[in-house]
Amino acid sequence: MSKVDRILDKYSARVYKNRKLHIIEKTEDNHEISANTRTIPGIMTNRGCCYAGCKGVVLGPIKDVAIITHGPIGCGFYSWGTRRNKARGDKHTKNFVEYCFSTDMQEPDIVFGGEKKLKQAIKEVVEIFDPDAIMICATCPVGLIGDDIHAVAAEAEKLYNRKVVAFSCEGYKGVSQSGGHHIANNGLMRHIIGTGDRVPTKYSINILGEYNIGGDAWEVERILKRIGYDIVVNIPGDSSIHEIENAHIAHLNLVQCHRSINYVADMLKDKYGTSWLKVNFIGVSSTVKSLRDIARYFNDPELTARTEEVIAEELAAIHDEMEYYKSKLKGKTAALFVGGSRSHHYQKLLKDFGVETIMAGYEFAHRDDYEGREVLPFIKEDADSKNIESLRIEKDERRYRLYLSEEQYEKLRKEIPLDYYEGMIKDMEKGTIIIDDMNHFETEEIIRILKPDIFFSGIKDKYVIQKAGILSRQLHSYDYSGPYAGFNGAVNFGRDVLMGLTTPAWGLVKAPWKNSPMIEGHLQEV
Ligand code: CFN
Ligand code: HCA
Repeated sequence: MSKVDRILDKYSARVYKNRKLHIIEKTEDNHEISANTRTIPGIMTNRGCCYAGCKGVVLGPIKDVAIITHGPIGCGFYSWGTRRNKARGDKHTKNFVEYCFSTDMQEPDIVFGGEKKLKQAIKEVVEIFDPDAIMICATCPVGLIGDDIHAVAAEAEKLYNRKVVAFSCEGYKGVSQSGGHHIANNGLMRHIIGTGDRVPTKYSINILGEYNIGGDAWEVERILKRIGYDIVVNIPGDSSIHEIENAHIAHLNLVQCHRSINYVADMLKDKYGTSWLKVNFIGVSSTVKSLRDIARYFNDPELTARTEEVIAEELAAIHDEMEYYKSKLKGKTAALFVGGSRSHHYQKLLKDFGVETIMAGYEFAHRDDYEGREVLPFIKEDADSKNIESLRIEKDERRYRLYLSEEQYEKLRKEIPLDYYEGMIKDMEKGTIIIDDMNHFETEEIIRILKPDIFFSGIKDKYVIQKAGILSRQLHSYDYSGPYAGFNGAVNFGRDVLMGLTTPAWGLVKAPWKNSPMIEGHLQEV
């Protein structure tokens, strides 16, 4: 029986038919997988909800905005402080990342409407915290009872003379947190991006989709600034709303997490013509490749020389430690299951240490994250003569039209991977198992059948993995460590993984009664 069949073996015919489309073994030419579909009711999925994707993930890291969760307190609580998106305020920029603002809806609000309470919450937030802007995020009951959060936001914006934006990201919308990313991206684009008046400098760039988990964005920014880039904004990790207002002025958008922010990249391309480049700052070799790709885009000999100089210095600084960790980790195997981009990115870092990925998958990625995005050249003249809105509707998620002349397109496309993403599957080795929306049962089957040395995933399955005697490292939170991005992050990662594998705890995981009796007694003759 193939590995895939062994994983599917226990399913009923109906579940088998569904899950078969989400579990594949990489061969020479299969790049297709079913994704972004509804989880079968009753299956223990790892996925989150639309509100989690909007408030918890995309908007949460913006530091000087007070985000009010309009709903019962549980939603606010569970999106507060569980993600490790770090932020630093200073004397010009407030920092509310550690706070949780919620209307704490109760039964009377559900029966008689919650708008009054929301207005009161906005008033209190303004009086107590005086934030530069306010965002309102809806939870499930808000949509069900029909509170008009957009009208409340418009009224508050006038009343308090600051930006107030509402997001209809009720948890039940869509099939995972992915719908929430989209709603957050649309709101940022519609209300915030493009309202600033900063002037770009020679090498102005944005980073899109770096969440500063464990300080990752700070390491990426350190490297880019050493080379001489002017980072207009990183959306959203450790960002200020005033930086986001200026995102439209950058010359190039670097997309770190394609899944959660491709919408902003596309909209900036549509509206301002800014190209985007898929980068990956997780892993030494991928960081080097990304830095070279960016330099190639600007095509300036001085910048290229400076890029090579910084790469050489950074590589020299981490060389000995990387070699040491590699000598210890080489030959180990790993399984990776995270949300929508880390499962791809971390394979590169693992490869830097000689660790082989034998299984990888995403909770909520779309097919383009697995299979890549096609690029269709689009002639500028045609773009002008057509209605841009209708073009957006025509575009499905795997096709993208470039607003370039055919000649420009051919030239750029050959040199650097602009405006497209290769996806995870192309990068994987033959024989690797790919699982979309993996569930609890399949996690246990992977442990039993593939026996990876390390399982990288999240808190929901961490202890199931560890109880099976396998090292679990969390790629969402980094188990409170980090940064793992860039050059210094790679060293931290190597150290943490080696520490995890060599801890004496593994000698203690066998149940004591398997080695020696737990109850002592005497047999008495009767
Ligand atoms: S920080 Fe990102 S990198 S934004 Fe996304 S797809 Fe989640 S919260 Mo958890 S760690 Fe994870 Fe990605 Fe992009 Fe994080 S892999 S699941 S919604 N994610
Ligand atoms: C989310 C957030 C999460 C959960 C992490 C985990 C995160 O999906 O809503 O399951 O360990 O990174 O904090 O992905």
